[in-house]
Amino acid sequence: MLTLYGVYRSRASRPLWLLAECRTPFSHVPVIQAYRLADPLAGDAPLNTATPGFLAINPSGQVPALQDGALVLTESLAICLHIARKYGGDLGPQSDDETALMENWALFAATAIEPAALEILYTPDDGSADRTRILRAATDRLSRPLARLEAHLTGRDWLFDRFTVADIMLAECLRYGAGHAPAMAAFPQTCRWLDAAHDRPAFQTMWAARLAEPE
Ligand SMILES: N[C@@H](CCC(=O)N[C@@H](CS)C(=O)NCC(=O)O)C(=O)O
Repeated sequence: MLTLYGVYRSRASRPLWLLAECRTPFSHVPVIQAYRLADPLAGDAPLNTATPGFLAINPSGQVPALQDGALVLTESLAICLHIARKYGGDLGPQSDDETALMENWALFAATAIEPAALEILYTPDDGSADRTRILRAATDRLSRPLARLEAHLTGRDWLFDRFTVADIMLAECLRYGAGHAPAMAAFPQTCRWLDAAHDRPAFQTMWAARLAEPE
């Protein structure tokens, strides 16, 4: 049995979306980030990333984590790739070349997209000149990888010839920055692709569960 640790309001959203696509049975343990709690080690605190029991699973104290029998994985995109390969049917790679390309998209998402997208998400909306400067720089940093993605998606519905785990990994990393209109304005094919990913019933299921969690 698969056990996935991590609340929906975390990078656990990535494997949770994928698991909803696969309809694979799993056990969900909603471990919350310790920094979101006033006293994570209080006796009545919910299971969190500083709880000794969870640190025994992921000593880095971060979610998500996945247990699949004796195997423990603690990186969201490695978790997604593993689930897709083992349980995902054609959501996962069907050849060695597809394996390599899906890993390529995962690393592209994690290195070229996520850092700048997160900077957009976490820059407080305080109207300051500093905010304008940070958002402009993050938008600039996204422009080359997004131009590459835009070219790839032109004439294609998905990254591969079908919807796969690669779309989930990349869409989830880009989601953090996609609300900043100037970052996306030059990339209509990428916006169309992201909207189509978010229209999928499995994304909607994941998103509804996320919205139902306390902020
Ligand atoms: N690269 C890791 C990052 C994991 C991560 O930063 N998780 C956050 C929640 S989204 C967390 O657990 N933060 C708690 C902490 O760092 O103390 C992944 O993609 O899984």
